[in-house]
Amino acid sequence: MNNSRDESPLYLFDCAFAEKMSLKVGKHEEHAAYWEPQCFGEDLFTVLGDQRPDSRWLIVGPERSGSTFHKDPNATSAWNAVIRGAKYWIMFPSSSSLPPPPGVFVSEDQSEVTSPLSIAEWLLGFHAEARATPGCLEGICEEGEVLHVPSGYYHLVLNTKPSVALTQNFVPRSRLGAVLEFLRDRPGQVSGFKEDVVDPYRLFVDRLGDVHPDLLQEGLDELERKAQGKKARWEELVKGSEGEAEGRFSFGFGAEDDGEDADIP
Ligand SMILES: O=C(O)CCC(=O)C(=O)O
Ligand SMILES: [Fe+2]
Repeated sequence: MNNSRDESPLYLFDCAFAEKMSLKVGKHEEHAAYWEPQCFGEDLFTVLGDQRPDSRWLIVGPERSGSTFHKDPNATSAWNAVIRGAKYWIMFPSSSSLPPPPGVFVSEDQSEVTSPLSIAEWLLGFHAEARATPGCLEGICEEGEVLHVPSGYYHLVLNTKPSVALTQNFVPRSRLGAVLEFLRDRPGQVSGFKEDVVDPYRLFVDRLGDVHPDLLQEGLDELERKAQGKKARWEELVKGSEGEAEGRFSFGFGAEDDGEDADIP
């Protein structure tokens, strides 16, 4: 790592670091190595116990290493804590009415995000355009700082110094509907569950129903509202295409949409 001159150096993500180093994690554990920042509230995937998908990583890499554009798995949110070094972040909200960030391509079913360039090439070719794009958020996290990655946001991360970080993905109450919708409607894109979990949506619904029946009901109600909203908008569009269709379509940041972004913090 110290001697690498690569443009895109190898980057270590270890999701079993706590087990390998016998670290205790959690505010109520004796001799805990660390615990989750409390400000994000309860992580609803904890109801899955050891059947939850991979959720925490130790990340180590030299300067110039980093993560190309992606959205975090299963519509989860994340926090990322820089322990050593520094990270440059650039991120964008996403929705079906917004194009992906400049220089990034997404397959029609959104299952694949392709950024055909290295981070350095992307910065040289697209950084200026990206920074001028509405919705762009950027900044540098220094040692000791923690960043919130909202569910559904595209992000690219570059280590500007040799860095060690911890990240954890979680499901806050405000994104329960989005996570339920992802697990139910995009089973082919669900990731990180152990192979013996055949139906992650059903598992999550059952466990959440056992522990927080009230929250499950709220989440399912939200799914229903989203479905009604989509249906109403479709009918509106179809009606529009019979008459004066022009002017009914909108495209741009904050445009009328499937409502997905309305509650992104
Ligand atoms: O620190 C990084 O490279 C960002 C990691 C990240 O985006 C992720 O784990 O999803
Ligand atoms: Fe990420």
